[in-house]
Amino acid sequence: MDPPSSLKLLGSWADSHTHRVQLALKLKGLEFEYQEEDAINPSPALLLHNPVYKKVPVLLHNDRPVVESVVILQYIDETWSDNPIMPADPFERAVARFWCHFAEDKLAPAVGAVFSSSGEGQKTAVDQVHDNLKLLERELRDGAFKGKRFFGGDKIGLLDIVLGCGSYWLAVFEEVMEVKLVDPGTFPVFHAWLKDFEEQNEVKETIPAIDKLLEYARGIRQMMLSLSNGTSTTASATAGTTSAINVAVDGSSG
Ligand SMILES: N[C@@H](CCC(=O)N[C@@H](CS)C(=O)NCC(=O)O)C(=O)O
Repeated sequence: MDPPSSLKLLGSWADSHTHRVQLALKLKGLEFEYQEEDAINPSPALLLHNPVYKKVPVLLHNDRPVVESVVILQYIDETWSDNPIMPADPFERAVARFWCHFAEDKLAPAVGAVFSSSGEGQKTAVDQVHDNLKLLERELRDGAFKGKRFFGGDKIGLLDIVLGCGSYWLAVFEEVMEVKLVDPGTFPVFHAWLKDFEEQNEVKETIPAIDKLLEYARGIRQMMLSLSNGTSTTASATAGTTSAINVAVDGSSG
């Protein structure tokens, strides 16, 4: 029998890593308490429970902290067996974990670079996003996920959660930065997967409204531009910008 539990999530409203955990808890049908964190001024609870990285999300299960979003997702799945999000087969689990690593290691930093650069640097970053999306498109069309509705099969799984909860930033950045990242003609299978993912009720309940994200992203971009113009150069403003960018896209820095 699944163990009884108290669950509390420390998170940040626009953070894709937090959304991963919120979505997984919803898919599992688990109730949880939520505490909003300020990326610039972490709460004593966050510093206590994630002293190494000082980042959200942190999941407290019966007051014991589990940190790092992908670790948390696997912990949730191992602790509550209903509605599995990990494949049953060890090889398929390894494949899902590999592509999660790819999402963190290659795709997210490339998307983050589109937002934080301009000019030639931004063109290079857009090319890198396209190169990474090509790899995913190939896997969906002819590779490990061929013929599957979701990466997890008929239902959303680990990799859908990890990729999907960051991918809505692609549309936000397309609009704010005036670039094309997911052209449906170039990435038809990935594009169709993303639309299908976004249509799921649990996803709609988790991801903030696009208008709110656009406003947020525009605010950060504005702050970055004024920093690069030298109109606002305080250390705290710089730290705030770095944290805000991390909230949005990039788990690998900051
Ligand atoms: N690898 C981590 C990344 C988490 C992360 O980047 N969290 C950001 C989202 S806000 C954060 O807490 N940043 C605060 C900071 O950088 O000071 C995970 O997957 O949980």
